[in-house]
Amino acid sequence: MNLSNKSLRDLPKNVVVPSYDRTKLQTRIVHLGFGAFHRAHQAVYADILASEYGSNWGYCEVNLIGGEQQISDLNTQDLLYSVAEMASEGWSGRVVGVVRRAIHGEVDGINSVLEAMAQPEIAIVSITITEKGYCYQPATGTLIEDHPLIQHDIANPSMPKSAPGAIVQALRLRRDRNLPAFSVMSCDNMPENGHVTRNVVLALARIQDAQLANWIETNVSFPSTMVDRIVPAVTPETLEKITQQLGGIHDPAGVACEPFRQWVIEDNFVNGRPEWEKAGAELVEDVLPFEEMKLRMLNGSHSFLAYLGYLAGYQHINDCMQDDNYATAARHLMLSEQAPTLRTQGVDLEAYADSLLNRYRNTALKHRTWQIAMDGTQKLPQRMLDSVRYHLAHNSRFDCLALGIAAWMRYVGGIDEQGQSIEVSDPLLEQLKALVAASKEGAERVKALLSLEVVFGKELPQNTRFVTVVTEAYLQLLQSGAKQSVALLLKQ
Ligand code: NAI
Ligand code: CS2
Repeated sequence: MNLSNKSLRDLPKNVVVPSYDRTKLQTRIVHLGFGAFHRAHQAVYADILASEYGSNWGYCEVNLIGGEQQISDLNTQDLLYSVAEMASEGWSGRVVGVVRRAIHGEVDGINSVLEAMAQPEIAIVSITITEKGYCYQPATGTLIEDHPLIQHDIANPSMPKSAPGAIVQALRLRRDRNLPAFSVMSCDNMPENGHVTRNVVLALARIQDAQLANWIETNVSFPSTMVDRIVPAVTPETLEKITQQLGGIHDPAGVACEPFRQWVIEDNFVNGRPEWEKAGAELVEDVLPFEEMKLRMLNGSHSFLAYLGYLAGYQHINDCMQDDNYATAARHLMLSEQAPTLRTQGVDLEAYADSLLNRYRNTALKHRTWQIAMDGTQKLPQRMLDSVRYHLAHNSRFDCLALGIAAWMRYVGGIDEQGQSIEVSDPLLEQLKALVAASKEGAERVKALLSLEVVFGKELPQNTRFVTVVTEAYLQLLQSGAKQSVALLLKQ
């Protein structure tokens, strides 16, 4: 039997189920990107608000590209799904009931998505579409105008395919119907994610219709957020565990995550918002210091472990943690190479680093290094390169960051240390492959990959110190392999 309204009563008593009247919820948020993360993060906050504080904020869930199955699963089970919080010592389960509608842009047609976003009661459009969904240049934060999806949306503004295109068109409908605007809240792992979203939306609107762009500029807010909860991609083993947890009831839309969750939100909403603070979120004026802390210390060390771990044959983050050299190097990266670059005040960064390492040790999560290694071209700038710029300016050392960048280069070379091919997944895969194919292994390969301006920008590849340190790290990796290179780091 699958999860549904009917099967709720058959669940084990320790699974939290919606205690509120779901029919009284109003659909006030459209969320683009019903992936694993949203299910275990923003939707859980809304569920806590509904069950414990009488909130009536409900969601319309949308997938624009990919994720057809999740939308279909949700629709066949009365828009219910479960979240399993997994700790090494046990788990707890919750059925989330705040979803009121679920649609897919390609299956149901983009018009149903646009109409959902144009409903008068919609106050917020929130987004978790991965970094590549913004169609932006990670090095500069600006719209890639010749991106195929953006080119499509410029030619067909009323039938958009990209997320920025859907937002612009929905806002056009609201303006034409004299409806108030909504706030657009990115929950993706980018620094100043609100600014990035604003940049791409306004740039696209300006190409299409300057007056609409002005209206958006005046009426729409783009709050930035720092989001944190480790939510690995769902595997058949995860679903098997969830079935056990639900006492034999299946939930293909279920997701497993760590117990920890954090959400820092810029309090800047034009049309109201849920009282997220009641469920533990922090509403602040300036999110950037929090975002930078999380992106550099958590995500930076995650990517470091992902590339060096994958090359060493460690499948999961918790496997990397079993290797003392990896754990020590990750801590060194966080505290000696990332923490000094931060503007965060009033946070004990040493305690933060140790809490991150503890979270990485969670043996119940099985977070694959391959998953974190994905989309490196979209992640390196905010996770590693911004800090490198700080060290170049301050003439301080950045050996761990350099080894992390070199390990990414080794990884996108496509062959692992055992000579097996690596399934590299990245929106710039074709460019990566061409650069790899055209360069000789060694220093030449480093130079070729550094020429990717959307990742490294213009100045870094011209900085002799940067090029030298990364090249040395790369040659070290080739010569000694990942495990040994990490061990050697600690001897320097
Ligand atoms: P996922 O793979 O489960 O879901 C990705 C979602 O993005 C799907 O809904 C898919 O339809 C949508 N999508 C993919 N490409 C798109 C495109 N070009 N245009 C529009 N939509 C697109 O991934 P997951 O775990 O939900 O993560 C999504 C993002 O959430 C991450 O990239 C990150 O920025 C953020 N995040 C994830 C965390 C995690 O631990 N999983 C934690 C913190 C933030
Ligand atoms: C990870 C993040 O996949 C990745 O790149 O680094 O998704 C990480 O799990 C989250 O940001 C934790 O909040």
